[in-house]
Amino acid sequence: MNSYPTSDPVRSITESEIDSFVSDGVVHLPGILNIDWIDFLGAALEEILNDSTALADLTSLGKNLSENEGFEVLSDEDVSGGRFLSGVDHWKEDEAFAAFAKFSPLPFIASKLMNSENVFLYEDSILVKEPGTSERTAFHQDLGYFHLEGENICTVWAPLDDVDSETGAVVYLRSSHQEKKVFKPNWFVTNESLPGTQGNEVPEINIEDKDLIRFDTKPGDLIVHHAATIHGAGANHSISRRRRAVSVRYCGDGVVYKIRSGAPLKSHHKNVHTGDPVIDHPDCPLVF
Ligand SMILES: O=C(O)CCC(=O)C(=O)O
Repeated sequence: MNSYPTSDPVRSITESEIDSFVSDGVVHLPGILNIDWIDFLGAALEEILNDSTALADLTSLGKNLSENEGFEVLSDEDVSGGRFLSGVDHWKEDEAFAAFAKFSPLPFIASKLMNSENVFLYEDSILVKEPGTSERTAFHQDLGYFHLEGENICTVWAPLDDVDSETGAVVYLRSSHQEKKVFKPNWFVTNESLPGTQGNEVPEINIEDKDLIRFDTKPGDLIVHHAATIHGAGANHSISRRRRAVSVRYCGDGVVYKIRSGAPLKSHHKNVHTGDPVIDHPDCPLVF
């Protein structure tokens, strides 16, 4: 017997929340996750944060890209001192991250919103903005990073702290998933696309634009966005509040592999071809 928190959500998902996900390409689900999951995941996240080698420092990456490539880093000059830390695929090594991605309510929630009988785990990501992190998250679309094609692909963003526009809330371009376009992935802290990538450039978006969808969130809330929805995030202007979040990315029925040049490859991608259906695999397991 394991001792994970419950895999049941605190409440059901409403029809209007499903409609928002379908029409806007994003939905905020307040108070849907038992807070025990946040404590459970938070303990594992602290261990990772205490290991100086475990995460990529995107603040340093931005400095390197600026000095060596001349790229413009998207940063707010009135803040400094914090780091934007990021990592992927912690579920492969860390039992708590694996439990969160596989046995928490997240797979069920992804299934409901995507209206997909099956749900496969593609990846998880840690996204931490320490107090005083000046870097914004560049506007991007997840799909361009994924070697996948299909309608049923989503990201579940789980905050581990109260998050608002002061600390770097994520903002979403309403209904951008309906454009049916794939945009080039970028370096996350600049608008420059990753080398060797193909496709459309992400349109220029002003993060202050009032028409962007933005949510204040608390631990226990989730935001779920469609993989084709364009989104970005602000700097962390707070001097004391961290913005810790974990994203888990899922795909479902009808999704096939699509190898996209220049996008980050995982080990099993060398054994799949464009057009192969996603099926249960140790590196992309069926979780619902
Ligand atoms: O947390 C952030 O700053 C960005 C999150 C994001 O882009 C994602 O999880 O897809």
